[in-house]
Amino acid sequence: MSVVGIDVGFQNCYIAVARSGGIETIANEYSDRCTPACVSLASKNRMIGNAAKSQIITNFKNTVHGFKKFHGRAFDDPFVQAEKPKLPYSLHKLANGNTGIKVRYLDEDKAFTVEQITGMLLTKLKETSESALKKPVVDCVISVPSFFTDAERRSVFDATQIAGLNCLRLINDTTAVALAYGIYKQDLPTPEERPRNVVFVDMGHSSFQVSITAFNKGKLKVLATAFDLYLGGRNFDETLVDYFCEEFKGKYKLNVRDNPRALLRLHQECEKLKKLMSANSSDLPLNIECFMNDIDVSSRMNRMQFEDMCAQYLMRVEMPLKAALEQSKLSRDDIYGVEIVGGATRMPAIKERIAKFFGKDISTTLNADEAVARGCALQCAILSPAFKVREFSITDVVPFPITLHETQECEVFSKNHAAPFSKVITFHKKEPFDLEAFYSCPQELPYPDHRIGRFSVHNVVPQPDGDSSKVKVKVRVNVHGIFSVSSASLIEKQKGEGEDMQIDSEPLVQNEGRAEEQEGASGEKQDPAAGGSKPKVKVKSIDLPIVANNIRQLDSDVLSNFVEYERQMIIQDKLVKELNDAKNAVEEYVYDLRDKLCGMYEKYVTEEDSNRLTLMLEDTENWLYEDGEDQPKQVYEEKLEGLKRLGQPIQDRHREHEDRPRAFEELGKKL
Ligand code: ATP
Ligand code: K
Ligand code: MG
Repeated sequence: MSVVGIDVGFQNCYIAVARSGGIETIANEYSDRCTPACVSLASKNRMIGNAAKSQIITNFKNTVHGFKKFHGRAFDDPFVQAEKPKLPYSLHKLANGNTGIKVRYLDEDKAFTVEQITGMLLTKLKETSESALKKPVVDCVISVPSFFTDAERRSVFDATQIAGLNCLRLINDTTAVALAYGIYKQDLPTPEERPRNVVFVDMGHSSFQVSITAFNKGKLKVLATAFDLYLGGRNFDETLVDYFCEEFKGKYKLNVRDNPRALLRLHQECEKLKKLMSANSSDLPLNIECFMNDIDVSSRMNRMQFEDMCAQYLMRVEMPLKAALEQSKLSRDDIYGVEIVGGATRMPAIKERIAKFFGKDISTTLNADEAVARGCALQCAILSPAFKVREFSITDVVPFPITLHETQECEVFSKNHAAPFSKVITFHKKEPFDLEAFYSCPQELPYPDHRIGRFSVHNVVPQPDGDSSKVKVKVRVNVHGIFSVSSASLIEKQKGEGEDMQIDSEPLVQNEGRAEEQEGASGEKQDPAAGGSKPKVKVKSIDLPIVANNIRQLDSDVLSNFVEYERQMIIQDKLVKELNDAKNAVEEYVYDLRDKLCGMYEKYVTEEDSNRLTLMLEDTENWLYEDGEDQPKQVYEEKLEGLKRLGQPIQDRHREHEDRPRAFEELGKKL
């Protein structure tokens, strides 16, 4: 069993794994611990992560980034529509209304779903973990923003399945950070003592999240979460881009916005400049050579100027902090510490505002980039029976209140209600019925559609005496933060039962159900004490089937098609890689042998042979760029064999000669 945690960021992904030595963040094949959330489609294969990032400008139409927030969103969603004109690649309305991503792949026009694109990214992250752990990776824990709704979570979960992962938990970013903070703390208050309350702030590339969490020994409880969905590092990049576009229009008569490549380059340069300004308050240059129409552009900027330009964004930092504090019902004095993570919190102006709001120094003891992934890996270790780790219980919260509607509305989960959590609701019914679940306050929901789904309870029949039957329905928010009506049962009155039945259709919510224990995705426990001291009556309970409709999740046949397609693409990528490796091997051999022929091999080959071989190497090199550009793998392998037949004898003579004196030396030592 693998223990892997993955932080899937809007811009940057990190992987942490559990090894015998503990939790560690791992690097990819570029020795980079950060893998860009980027997928590039091409005529023969896909490139994912770092390799894709290097295609952002050259293959801009088919290089997909900034897609995380398309999960679970319809093409007509105002957010998607607002993003659309800013993207270098095209979006497409899929048959079911969802957001598709249109690219050219294998020389065909293709519309991928966002689940498929994230699935591709996860495939890469899975492979990176596999090569670090040197074994197959299936089990993992993946982070999502705390504000993700049911549809967004279901969509990310589908993506994990496309990549062949078994996601034990979708954990909220800030909760993962809280776990990474708390699990190693030796001095947490005992369960009887007042908890230690810590604020976690994460500003990434796309959004801003705040949570307030109470710690006691062996457990954490999220008290409140708040967020600004549209405030992140990218707003600051865009501010710079806007500014320089204007400036270059006047100064150089350049219309940068008409040139996608130039615009992307400017974006990259502005992000670099932004980062430099975090460390340096003096005037800094921005220079881009051959920017557009062969013109070199240059300008300057300093931190003060930049902060002035970004005032509208900096102003928004306080609001989620305030909202979280209010919801937690704590005062500033109750806050033990403020921990910040996420790349964008490196901006001094952001840090200042957070520190000022709480009236205390902020702590940066957690690794700003890796804390989320580490928290995910820790959660995976806790959930995995294969790994021994300190017990630590996590109680998260429901970000938006959830209501169930039958004949009446009934709020089943209030804002900040503990999660995961199950509840039992009692209905009195004579026939099958439907339960409509939706988010209670559409105006507060950062999502245009407040419906969650319709759950039909089947096979409900009246009692033999014609009375309504008591139907117990269990509703839950599971470990992933996903809502469902998970089971229903009909309670059959037994003869001689003396209990008064309530004959009305008013839903009766039993609130005694407690937070589910951490027992994996389906782990669930009912409090045995629930129900209290009611007299025990003999009843027979019959399980009822539930059919879920309109939930925003891929149909199982669509999902299995995507799983299969992803597998084919993996095979295709592997074939292309093997082919490229075979081709590169020829090229490398040519360069290597040519160098050596006029170097270390010189003494071991006649001039005539050397000349002949050099000519042959030159021919091969030319061939590689012409007829040999695009050949089957076998052709390259044969080519290499052919060269080696000539090169090997020289190499052998050289080795023999080198070895001889060494052998004498060895012999000398022994004597
Ligand atoms: P999200 O959390 O929104 O999904 P993410 O997890 O990919 O996004 P992070 O990796 O936490 O985001 O942060 C990336 C952002 O942080 C980028 O906007 C990047 O420019 C910014 N950033 C990184 N280092 C610095 C720095 N030194 N100064 C300013 N900004 C920085
Ligand atoms: K990240
Ligand atoms: Mg992040």
